[in-house]
Amino acid sequence: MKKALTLGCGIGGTLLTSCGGLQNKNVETILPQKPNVIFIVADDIGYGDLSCYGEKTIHTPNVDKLAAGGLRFTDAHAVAATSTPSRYSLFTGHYNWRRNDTGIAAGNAGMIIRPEQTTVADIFKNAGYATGAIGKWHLGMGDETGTQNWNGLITPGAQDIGFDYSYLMAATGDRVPCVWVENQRVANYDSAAPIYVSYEDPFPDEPLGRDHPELLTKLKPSLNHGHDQAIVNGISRIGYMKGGGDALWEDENIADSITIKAVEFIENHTDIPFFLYVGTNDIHVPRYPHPRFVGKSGMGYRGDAILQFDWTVGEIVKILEKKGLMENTLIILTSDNGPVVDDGYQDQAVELLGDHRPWGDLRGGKYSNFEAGTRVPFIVSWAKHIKPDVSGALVSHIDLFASMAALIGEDVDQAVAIDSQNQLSTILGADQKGRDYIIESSSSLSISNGEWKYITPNNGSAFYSLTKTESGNSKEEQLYYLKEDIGEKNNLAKKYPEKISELKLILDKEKEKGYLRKWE
Ligand code: NG6
Ligand code: CA
Repeated sequence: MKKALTLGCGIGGTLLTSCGGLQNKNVETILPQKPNVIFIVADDIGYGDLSCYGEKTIHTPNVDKLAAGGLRFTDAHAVAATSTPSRYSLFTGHYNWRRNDTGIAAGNAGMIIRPEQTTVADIFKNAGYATGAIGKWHLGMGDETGTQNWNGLITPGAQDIGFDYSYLMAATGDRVPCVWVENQRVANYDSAAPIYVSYEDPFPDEPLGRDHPELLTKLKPSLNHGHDQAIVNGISRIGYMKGGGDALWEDENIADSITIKAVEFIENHTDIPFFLYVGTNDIHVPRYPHPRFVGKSGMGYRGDAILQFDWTVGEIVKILEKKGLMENTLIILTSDNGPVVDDGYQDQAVELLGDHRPWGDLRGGKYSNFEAGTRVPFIVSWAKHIKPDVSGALVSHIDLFASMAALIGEDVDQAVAIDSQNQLSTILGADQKGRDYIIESSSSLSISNGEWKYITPNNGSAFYSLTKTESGNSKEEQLYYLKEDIGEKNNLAKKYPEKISELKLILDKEKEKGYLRKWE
């Protein structure tokens, strides 16, 4: 049964007032016409990967224009350093680590957000918005892992968690099945080539990347990175797959498909407020951009994929402008986690990186407890209400749920999105402080109040040799004074034990609300 939203005063203030009887009236006064809302969530784009964040080695004019006309945040965070837990938290307002099944999902994972749970899309839908999810999903589909019928209706799906329309890649570009799932059925379904997926056993007669390198005409996996199972379109992937025929995607067309569907969704909803989630495949591996972008960055496919991402952003803005919607559309552009250079394919990202620093001045990267793992680009544009600025406020994706509820005047009980705070005034630039603290998760949990960051100890390896990432794992406690040491070079744990106690206390209180992390 579909969940009912609990009405109450839990999450707190709206745009102008704190919770109270006049709340909706006030919202109506400021928002006579409800704004459209678009979340553009890039994949693996790092803090230094967009030119508006300071690196001179890349040029992303469309993103930069959004930033110049809106708010660019310098201390905004994804909740986790990989995709599934990050997106889970963004959509639900629940920390991923309260559950033990929110790690990187396989392509045949069952839906991780259960229909009984409330997502930010439910909030918009409840308020009369049209809702859409387009692009990278990575939150599972169908009931139980491995039981989906890829040749029929895949249920439950995005529609059961608030999205009227969906056009989704089940997991990642490097995981089977390599097909688009539109409204829970494989798009462009080819009945002559029924689809079977397994993450356990190969299908007899289906060639695998590890045995047939001669069939890898587009990209070969990096040494020891796996990615050598099913071959689809000249690229070997993670997982086994059979069939697909005409429904199989071509990697060079993925960005076009996502962009076309996003533009169509906007065109179809010019007279009703909409909420649109666009998860780009750029710049996740396998990076195989359209020929239009190949060679344009001088950094190989990784840089070219960043330009392709920038193009997608430009196309979304273009259609909004054409339809006269730009003024009253709130766009939040961010990334699911930090950057990685070699994440599994021989795409020359390492060789051609040159002086580019995907992580900017931060330490670590994707998968890391250090800042580059979760401190991500975060740009907010809303021509009608936002004064262009740069904000150093402490912001987390976890708060998008409650902040969006406040934006559109929906009262939601705190129990619905247990970890989400209404930080709307921060997101819109009126408050420059933001959260008191954020919690980040990778191999360890970390807590930061913007000035100090404490990383809890763990036994994991300090360096991930495959991706060449400093993991931030240590058996010792780590404490960094980010205010003067954004690169997390000096561990001050021994010098300031009282700071650790202070931060640990907050973290422990948070853990008491529910902590199911299985690896600790
Ligand atoms: C890792 C993959 C990596 C990427 C990642 C998920 C290996 C060795 N590495 O397990 O290539 O797919 O999962 O990335 O298999 S994410 O951004 O979607 O979380
Ligand atoms: Ca990612």
